[in-house]
Amino acid sequence: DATLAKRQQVVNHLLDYIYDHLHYTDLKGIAGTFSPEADTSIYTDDGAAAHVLMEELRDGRLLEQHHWFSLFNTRQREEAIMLFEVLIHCKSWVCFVKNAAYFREHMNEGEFVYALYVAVIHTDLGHGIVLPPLYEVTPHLFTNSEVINKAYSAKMTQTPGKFNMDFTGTKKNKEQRVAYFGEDIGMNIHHVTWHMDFPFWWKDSYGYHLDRKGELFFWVHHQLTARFDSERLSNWLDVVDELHWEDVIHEGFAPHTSYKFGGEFPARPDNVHFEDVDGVARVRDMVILESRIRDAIAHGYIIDHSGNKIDIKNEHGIDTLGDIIESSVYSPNVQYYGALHNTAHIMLGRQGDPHGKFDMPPGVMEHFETATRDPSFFRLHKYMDNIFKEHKDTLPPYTKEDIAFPGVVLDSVTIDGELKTYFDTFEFSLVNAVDQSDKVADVAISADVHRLNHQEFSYNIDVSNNNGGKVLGTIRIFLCPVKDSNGVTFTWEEGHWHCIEMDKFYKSLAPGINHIVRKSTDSSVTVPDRPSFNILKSKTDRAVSSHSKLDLHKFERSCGIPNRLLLPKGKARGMDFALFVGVTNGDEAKTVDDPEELGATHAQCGIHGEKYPDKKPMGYPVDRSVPDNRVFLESPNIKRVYVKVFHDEHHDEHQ
Ligand code: CUO
Repeated sequence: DATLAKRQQVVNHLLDYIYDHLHYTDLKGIAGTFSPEADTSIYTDDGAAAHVLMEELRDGRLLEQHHWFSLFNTRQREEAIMLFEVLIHCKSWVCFVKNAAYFREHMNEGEFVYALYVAVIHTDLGHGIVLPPLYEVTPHLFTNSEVINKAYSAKMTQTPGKFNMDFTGTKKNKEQRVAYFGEDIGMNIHHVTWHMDFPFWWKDSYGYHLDRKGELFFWVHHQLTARFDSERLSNWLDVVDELHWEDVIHEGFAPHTSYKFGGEFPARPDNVHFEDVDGVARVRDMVILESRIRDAIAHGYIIDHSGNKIDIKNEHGIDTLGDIIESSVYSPNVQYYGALHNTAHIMLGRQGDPHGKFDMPPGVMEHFETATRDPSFFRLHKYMDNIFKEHKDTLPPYTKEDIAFPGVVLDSVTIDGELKTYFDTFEFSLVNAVDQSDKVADVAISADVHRLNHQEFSYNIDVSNNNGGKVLGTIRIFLCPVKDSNGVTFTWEEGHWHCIEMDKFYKSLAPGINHIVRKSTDSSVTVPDRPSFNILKSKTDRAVSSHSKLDLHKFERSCGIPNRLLLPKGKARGMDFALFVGVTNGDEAKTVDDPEELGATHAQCGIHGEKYPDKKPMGYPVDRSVPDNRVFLESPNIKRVYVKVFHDEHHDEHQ
């Protein structure tokens, strides 16, 4: 534990004042006279990666400091991966930290932060380390220009300040009603972290295979779109319609966000036609890629790079399809199917300056930290979600036998407490947003954001086990909106695709009646707020100086929907949802010996380096179209009860 506290302390140092190389003097003690190539025995690859990066550095080819960084920029990504490869090949923590300190001083700050985060997440050496919330490390990507400008003034005038961060735009833009979701700092952390947990450039030679990465790509983004749709319905808006290449991009967007270095993020007016983007792709190329993928779905197989057929008309097809659409290194034929999703992000990011005439920096769509701010993000993901649905619709609907759990009856489901949401106010530090200098002292500067939150509640689930002995159940909980924005009830065939995953856990069921109480805070879909960087630093420093325990375990993973957002906003007078609860056979689904002990956010993020802990398709059993809803109505191990989600509009006034 003492070691962990010290490691944590070094990581804190490495990320603090990231743009400020004056503070590097604090780190000099770590790097010392270290030279990455001096002793190649410290690496598992005999220093090959260190050699590559050092050569780029010596040749002056690396991106300068104080310049924006985008993961979607091929060359910049290559550089970040070069550093990641040095770190992931370190045999010891000393090697890891000395290299990190060394390259922090020599590389672009954005590349450094990205490489360090991904390396800490994936290396065994990083176990137990809590990465600080990115909104306090690189605040520019999480807040707006107005707040940043005020922060600068506060620093210059040495006046501490706390600034209200408004949602982008005005009430004239109806999309602003749901900006609280797309601009939620915790949701953005979830999204960027998911992509760090499952990088599209990941190679298994880094240490392990990312199990069901393609399917997780589908599931996590499907859930983001489904959740966004429920937020829209809560605000009297239609569910999102898909984007299409041959249609105009309906919603414009003015980000009101700036780079620390590189100016403002580009804006896009309403209803612009898609333009070809120089050096990226033509609109026509995108249409061709899409039709190849739809063809594969219709055929039920894809063609790999050597011309072999891979059957996708089965429950694992979604995984291959996810790899192809994203696309990741796992794609069996990137030559033919391209990278529909990644290219689309760049295409959308560049629509403000498609021919590079105005020397604009990348758009919000070109960063996972900022992408969901733009309404076109959800249109794009709805478009891909519909492609995935096309595939799911080719699979046979589940039968009663498919979902049966013999001898197990779900007797009742009730909720303890009210399902009630409200907006809270949350403060985060902007100290790292402004320039640092020896001559100007730090002052306390922070932003106040308004975030959706909800009262805690629990599920009471009664299950009878009429088998002679103990059985293992998997409890699967979904919340599904009942009506569209016109008040028309969704058919089950439409409605299942809008279901939000609320929780999934294993429970051993004794013979007889089992009374299960499951708290909302235990959900395997969500994570708690990260401790602020300041708290993290002071806890760590205290633990180091007193050799005491650093108890931050529950914050280790920041992949997962913020627990505040577990419930959609709902309406003041209550909004109807169907709460779908299923108890299915856990022994057939589990991949670990003691699945009841699974903590953390395995439902959307799996377990590092291990099998995804549920053999069933993600979203099971609401992932497939079920034209005959008697399958669920008549299954004794499934229950659907109706609930209302209330929104307290006056919560802030009560405070
Ligand atoms: Cu997460 Cu498009 O994949 O943003």
